[in-house]
Amino acid sequence: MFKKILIANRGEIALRIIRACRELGVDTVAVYSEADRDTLHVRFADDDVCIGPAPSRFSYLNIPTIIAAAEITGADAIHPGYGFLAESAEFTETCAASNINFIGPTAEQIRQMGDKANARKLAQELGLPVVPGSAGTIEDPDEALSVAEEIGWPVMIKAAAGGGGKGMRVATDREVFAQSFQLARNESLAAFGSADVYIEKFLERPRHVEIQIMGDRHGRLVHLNERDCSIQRRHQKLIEEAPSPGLSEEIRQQMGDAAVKAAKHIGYVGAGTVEFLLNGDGSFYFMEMNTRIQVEHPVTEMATSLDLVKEQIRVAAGEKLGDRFLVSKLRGHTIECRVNAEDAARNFQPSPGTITTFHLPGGPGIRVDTHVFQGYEVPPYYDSMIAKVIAHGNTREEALRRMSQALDGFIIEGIKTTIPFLKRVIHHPDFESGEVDTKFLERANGLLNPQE
Ligand code: MV4
Repeated sequence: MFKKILIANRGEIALRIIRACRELGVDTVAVYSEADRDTLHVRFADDDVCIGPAPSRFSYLNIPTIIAAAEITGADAIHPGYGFLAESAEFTETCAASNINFIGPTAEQIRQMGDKANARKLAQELGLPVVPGSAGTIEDPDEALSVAEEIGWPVMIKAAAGGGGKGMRVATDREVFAQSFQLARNESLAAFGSADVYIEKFLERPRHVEIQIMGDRHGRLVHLNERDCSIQRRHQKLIEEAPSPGLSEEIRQQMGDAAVKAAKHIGYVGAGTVEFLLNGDGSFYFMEMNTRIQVEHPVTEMATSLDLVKEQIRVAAGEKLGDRFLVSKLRGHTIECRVNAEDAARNFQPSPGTITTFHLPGGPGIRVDTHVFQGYEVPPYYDSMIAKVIAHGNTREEALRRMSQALDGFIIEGIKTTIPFLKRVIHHPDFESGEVDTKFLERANGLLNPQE
């Protein structure tokens, strides 16, 4: 096992990783920006290093400084969390070159899946269902148009370097296509440094269902069933749950097998997620693979009793996935809500500032992952998520009731949060009945501005 792990992240995930290390008896190093000096991840880590000014490009994204921090403190491994450097093949390679273990997949695996057009091609070659579309990336607008005409309108143009919805555009007909295609290429170039795009048929009302997988270095690779992440706003997930209300046992097995097949093919090591789009008729399509632990991993943890972060560390240290992974059925029902420091009535604009009063909910089946506390100042520089509340119950109804009482049990003053908005969402008839898809928030009038 490792002796000392540096956590190259901040916020609730940094705390989450520190807790896992404590359980494993491994020392921890926190790194922090100047804006994060007075935070819990710094307080709870055994050692800490300031890595630069507040903007993340100067701190949490600064590879040489983070590597230096690991070397100075004698850390033998780095956990990247999610976001920041979690899916940087370059960072993974730099760790290897510095004799530091990266807790995650190999640089090669990150590259293979990071190129979404390549991942799609790989899935297709393996016989996984993929949305009808281009064979790879397309540069020529005329060629792209003929592909679009062939698969039928509307189509979606996606950035190969994107993922998670960045650099995506829908084109409804041939009149708008040329412009959309050019815009998508420009956006992609500006955002990712690559103009490469590919084309898919646009599915009108799919669900987003993803399979959690975990692989070790000894050839064992298992899936831990699904999470339904259909409630999104601008490609940010708001609510996730498991099991998916839209999945039959038969389709669940097919989707799980498909995820394992794709990940096994590249010899995947660590925690990962294979994303699918699911249609109302049960048909599903491979979308992309994320090569990291995700924000919503506690949903799977509550439903399986596994500790995915501890398992990531064990696998990275060369341990085998234990037999506990062979019985991975989802127990009961689990729902997670992401609480953001945002004003839903003002187009979800960030609401940084000092939290003057803070009280957490609790009770049976409730877990809250948060890094904030009374007196904490939410900085304006980073993601606005301040807490995740996860509710587990024997049935979906019980989980929903527990979530409802938990959201009512928060007292947060000094900043605006999305809690009132989340309460309206979980009490919406379509959410209560589990009938949610991509367009749910667009359809659900009144959720954003109750006074209107
Ligand atoms: C799609 C799609 C429809 N058709 N692809 C990709 C990234 C993810 N964040 C959303 N993505 C989508 N890809 C095709 N071919 C619709 C979405 C989508 C979506 C999917 C599930 C749940 C919510 C969504 C919100 C916006 C877009």
